[in-house]
Amino acid sequence: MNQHIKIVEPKAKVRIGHSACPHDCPSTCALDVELLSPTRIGRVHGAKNNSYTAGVICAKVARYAERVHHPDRLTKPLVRSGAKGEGNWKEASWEAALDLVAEKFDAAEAKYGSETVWPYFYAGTMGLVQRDGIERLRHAKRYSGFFGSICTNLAWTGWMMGAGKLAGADPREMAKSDCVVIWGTNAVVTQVNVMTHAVKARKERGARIVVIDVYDNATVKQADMGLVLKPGTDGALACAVMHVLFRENLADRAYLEKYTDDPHGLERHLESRTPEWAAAITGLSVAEIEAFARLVGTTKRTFFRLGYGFSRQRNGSVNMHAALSVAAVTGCWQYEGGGAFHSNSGILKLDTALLEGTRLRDPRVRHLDHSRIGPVLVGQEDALHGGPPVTAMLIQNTNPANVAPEQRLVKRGFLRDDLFTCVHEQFMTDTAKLADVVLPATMFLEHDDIYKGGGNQHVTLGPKLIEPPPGPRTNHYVIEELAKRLGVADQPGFGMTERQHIDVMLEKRGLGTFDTFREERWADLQPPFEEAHFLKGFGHPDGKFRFRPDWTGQPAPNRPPKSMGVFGPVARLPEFPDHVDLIEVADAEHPFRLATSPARSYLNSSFSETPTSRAREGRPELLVHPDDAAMLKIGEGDRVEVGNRRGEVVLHAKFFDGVKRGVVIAEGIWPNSAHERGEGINVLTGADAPAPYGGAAVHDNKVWVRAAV
Ligand SMILES: Nc1nc2c(c(=O)[nH]1)N[C@H]1C(S)=C(S)[C@@H](COP(=O)(O)OP(=O)(O)OC[C@H]3O[C@@H](n4cnc5c(=O)[nH]c(N)nc54)[C@H](O)[C@@H]3O)O[C@H]1N2
Ligand SMILES: Nc1nc2c(c(=O)[nH]1)N[C@H]1C(S)=C(S)[C@@H](COP(=O)(O)OP(=O)(O)OC[C@H]3O[C@@H](n4cnc5c(=O)[nH]c(N)nc54)[C@H](O)[C@@H]3O)O[C@H]1N2
Ligand code: SF4
Ligand SMILES: [Mo]
Repeated sequence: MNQHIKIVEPKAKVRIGHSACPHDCPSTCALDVELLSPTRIGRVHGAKNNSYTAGVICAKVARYAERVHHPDRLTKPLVRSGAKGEGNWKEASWEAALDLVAEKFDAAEAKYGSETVWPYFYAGTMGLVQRDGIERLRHAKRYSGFFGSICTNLAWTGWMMGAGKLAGADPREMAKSDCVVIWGTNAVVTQVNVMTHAVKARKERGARIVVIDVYDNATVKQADMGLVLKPGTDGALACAVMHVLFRENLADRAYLEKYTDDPHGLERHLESRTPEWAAAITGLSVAEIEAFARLVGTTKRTFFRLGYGFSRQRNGSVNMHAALSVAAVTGCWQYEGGGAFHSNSGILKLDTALLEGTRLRDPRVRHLDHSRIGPVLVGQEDALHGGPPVTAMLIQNTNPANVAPEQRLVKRGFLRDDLFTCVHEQFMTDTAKLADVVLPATMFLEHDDIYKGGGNQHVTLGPKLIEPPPGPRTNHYVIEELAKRLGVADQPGFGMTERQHIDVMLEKRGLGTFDTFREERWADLQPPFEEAHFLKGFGHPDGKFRFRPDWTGQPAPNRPPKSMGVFGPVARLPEFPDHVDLIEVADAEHPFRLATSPARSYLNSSFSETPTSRAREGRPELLVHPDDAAMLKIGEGDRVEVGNRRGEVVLHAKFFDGVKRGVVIAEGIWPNSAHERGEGINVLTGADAPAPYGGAAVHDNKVWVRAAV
């Protein structure tokens, strides 16, 4: 018998409900939820019989009872009574609050036209109905479009330039690898399931695990080979690795001839990209670079698990493309347990046209950049793309006053007297605090939805399992009720229930219905081996992997509409994989490079409200190399000011020798109120759009560090 079976029935009496984790995490775990009563849950477990989740979830979601039954949950609609941001509210009925929102939206539209209203949302829930239904309202009303760039753009663009399709080797194949390269993702912290499969390969096959990051984080600590480099230099590392592969005859030339666009051009280009050249840029030693190159060059079944973190640099798309190019040079794609993977977004497509009201879309309506909400709200001309100022917003599933770059601009914008903001939230977040109307939202266990797992291959149902407390209502409800008040409820896609929308999406793909999914729980959409490994050709029309991408001419999954113009210094994007100094290079005024890496017990700004997460994380700290601290005359635990031209933030110094000199790390997006002066870490990050298709370079900051006065 299987040794895992004995723990299947821990509490025979507890009813188990099935769901999917809704949070913005590539793992999208299949969940077994202990249902204690019609309104209460107990522990949450990972589904054992889901081949990707494999019974493992992170600690913060295992303790979800803490979040869903949190005493600080919002339960009443609130209307601002004092000045903006002052914290004085009057309770209102749902009817009155929604009437007020509709009235304000209509008044704004009457004054400036429909584009003055900007629905703003993101992936606080990844459920398609509750997340994307807001698009239906915006299309129907011709409100400004939302170019959702903050998270995936830099990474997806880089991947697409090479592979031509946003898909890759089955992530479960990591368990069959002989070498797993975890590149620029702190998987132990951000997507624990990657480790499940990688560690299985180590246990069962003696696989080596390589981790590449900018500090000795929890994942690097698990590695057989940990490469800690300077932020924004992964392109240099990748080039030197490929240089060694060609030089030492470890490149798979037959594969290169058959599957890639210009292997000879690449080889020539790499002649000067030596390990010595890369060592000077990355801070790694020549020996480290050569050892890594020889490992991946001699291990056929090498699996490159490329994360998001290393793409959050202004040269991030270039670096993602360069790292992916290594897999094409070794030819590891041909083997089971080999190849590369970043996201399965390209295989999990569901038809959301009705849900999102795509047919109602007017292509002339402008788009505004999600990451540039600061410049948009303070009225910077280029950010407004030739349209009116934004004077009304509906915000769901995101907390921009905390998570968006250039926080001082974001806050200044939200405090404008001529801006009306409605925030639909579960908690009184930094953004809700700056709103005019706050509406209480349900949590995933309290509403129906369907979820796609970017880091795996499943579509999973998350049906309503418990009743919400009195007060909170779903995103779907808010969109439907506003549609009635704004005169578009008769348009296609409105007037349907969540379940009806789920049925439409599932049936169109032949996957069943809401009811069949209740039994089956998920669908595994993994394409066959040959397709997933691109053995019938890559996603470009000629089937070749591109070492020479057409940076601005080629399709990308999240390409901005043409009307938004050019993003960043596109002329500086390289012809072949390379290191390009598009990053904020340290200088005399800003001698340090800062990465704002994720905290284990938070998920972006979520979970910062739960007591155990808060207790585990302690306080906002700056990891600083002890030699740098000595030079700066900073002691352990001292208050330090980290600053640049965008602003300054105070953190507590923590000595840490697992970084290169000159690099500092601030883990976690703490609530602004957890910092002195009520200003959070994103005061320091920039809202300039990186080339070629935008994004947020949140780990790419030049800063000064000094003892705080
Ligand atoms: N616990 C927890 N889980 C999370 C999140 C969280 O905040 N906390 N966030 C969720 C979200 S929205 C997402 S998108 C995913 C993202 O998950 P990941 O793909 O893991 O990406 P990041 O969290 O941005 O950063 C991962 C690592 O990249 C490193 N890094 C920064 N710059 C560089 C660089 O130039 N080169 C290299 N090699 N490494 C670099 C950071 O130090 C960090 O350790 O995680 C999700 N899961
Ligand atoms: N400095 C720095 N900044 C970053 C990052 C970083 O690594 N460093 N990471 C960036 C990344 S990758 C991302 S994706 C963004 C993410 O940033 P956000 O999009 O703000 O994501 P969260 O912080 O998780 O906040 C989601 C909010 O949605 C709410 N919510 C959840 N479910 C629902 C629902 O069903 N209905 C409603 N109405 N609300 C709901 C939650 O209560 C929560 O407040 O942050 C970015 N900002
Ligand atoms: S690992 Fe990610 S998807 Fe899984 S339970 Fe935790 S937050 Fe949710
Ligand atoms: Mo993200």
